[in-house]
Amino acid sequence: MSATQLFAPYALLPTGWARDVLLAWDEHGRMTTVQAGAAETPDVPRAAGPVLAGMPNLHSHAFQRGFAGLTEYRSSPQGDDPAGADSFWSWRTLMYRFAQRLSPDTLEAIATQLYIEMLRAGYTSVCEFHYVHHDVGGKSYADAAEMSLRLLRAAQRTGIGMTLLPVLYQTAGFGAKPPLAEQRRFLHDTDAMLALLERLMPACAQSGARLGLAPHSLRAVPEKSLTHALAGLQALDAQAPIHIHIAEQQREVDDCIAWSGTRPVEWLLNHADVDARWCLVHATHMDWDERRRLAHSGAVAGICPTTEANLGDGVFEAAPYMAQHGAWGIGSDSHASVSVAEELRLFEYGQRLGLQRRNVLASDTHAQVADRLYLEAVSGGARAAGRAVSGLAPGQQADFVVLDGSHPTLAGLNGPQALATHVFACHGHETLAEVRTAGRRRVQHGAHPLQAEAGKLFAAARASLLTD
Ligand code: NGQ
Ligand code: ZN
Repeated sequence: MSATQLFAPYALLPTGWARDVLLAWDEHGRMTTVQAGAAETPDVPRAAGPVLAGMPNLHSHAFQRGFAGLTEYRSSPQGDDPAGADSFWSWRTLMYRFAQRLSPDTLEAIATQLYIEMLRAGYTSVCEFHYVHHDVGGKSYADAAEMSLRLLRAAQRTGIGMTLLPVLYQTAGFGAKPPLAEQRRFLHDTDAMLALLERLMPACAQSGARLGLAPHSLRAVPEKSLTHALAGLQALDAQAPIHIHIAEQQREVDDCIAWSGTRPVEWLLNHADVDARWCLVHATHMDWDERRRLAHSGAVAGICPTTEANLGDGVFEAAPYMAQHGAWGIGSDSHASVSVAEELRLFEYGQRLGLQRRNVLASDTHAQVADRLYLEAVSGGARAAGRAVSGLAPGQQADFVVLDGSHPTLAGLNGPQALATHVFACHGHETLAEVRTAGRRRVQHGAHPLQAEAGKLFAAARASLLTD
């Protein structure tokens, strides 16, 4: 009997489905063996169903879990002017209101609950795009890294893998518009941000987290600061991941054109060395040339289907991007939904609704839509995370999920059928038998050991934040 091996009747390897796969990992949680066509032996436990790589979640603002579901009402007058209607921007006003109230304790309680929910939904790592750094008045906490350390602790306690991306935020709009009062908890000058990164380096190394940097957006970081921050990051860690919000709203594209004469993705590609270290979150609005250039850059398009739907952003045109081998992955962002299956499903459905066709994102290699989506999202998500989590292969972390082959919904199905059913025809996470990170079991039949305690602390934190 070995706790570091598993025999999988079906496993989705980076190359596709394989039968009778022996998986083994070492004491550091690194995969050492992935052998298809292996003989089953009594000393190796048999997986409860098909085995998949764990999914990296490439975009999260953990605190936003605290008010998910609570902005689904009309907050703007519905006059004749469509610019006055509820939108991304009116949602942002509500979001800022909530962000004003957070404390280190409430942030940690929300993040702990959220990361448990992520693990239960099949996410095994998260890129935390973290910008509520300071106290309510905008002053640094006694330890400038206080809020970041709370997120690291939530990740470590729950067992989810972490890429921490402290956010650089300086202005309220293109052309260095001075920041709003509601944004003062987010602000750093560039040197202070580089000092924060230095402070966080040992803490991240100690907890197994990857550290990167997130210039918030071209709206929030002037060109000079962007250049200076990227040079500083390069000196600290030349491989560190870099994430940025890029082209989520049409208004953002219009403002960028008014300011620079170019579109946001185009501007970034012209002014920064965009390569595989980069993740462009919400690259929603691109023209043909931007799409081609981004696909060839090696950068990852960070797609957050349920949040982008929730906020009325627009549809990412995936087929031409993927046809040019553009890398992409999924994020749960505002956490309107925390579900790998739902993000992948909605990603495909957006394309179907737009094009009036079916199975848009299948390919010659993968006739099954779910196979292609799952594999590409793992691979792009791993690149964005800057961690060795790119799938079931030796040298990668043993982050994986096991589908429940004995659940009535999946019983009797082969690997590809089970995954397609999990993504397109399930109604929750009950088809996941277990979720592991670094070889360690974190969730078994839907349960995480901390969930009861974390749930109570979350409810109390939210109640305290919602009272006036
Ligand atoms: C954020 N969220 O930073 O939380 C943003 C909204 C902004 C999304 N873009 C704020 N979904 O972009 O200014
Ligand atoms: Zn975001």
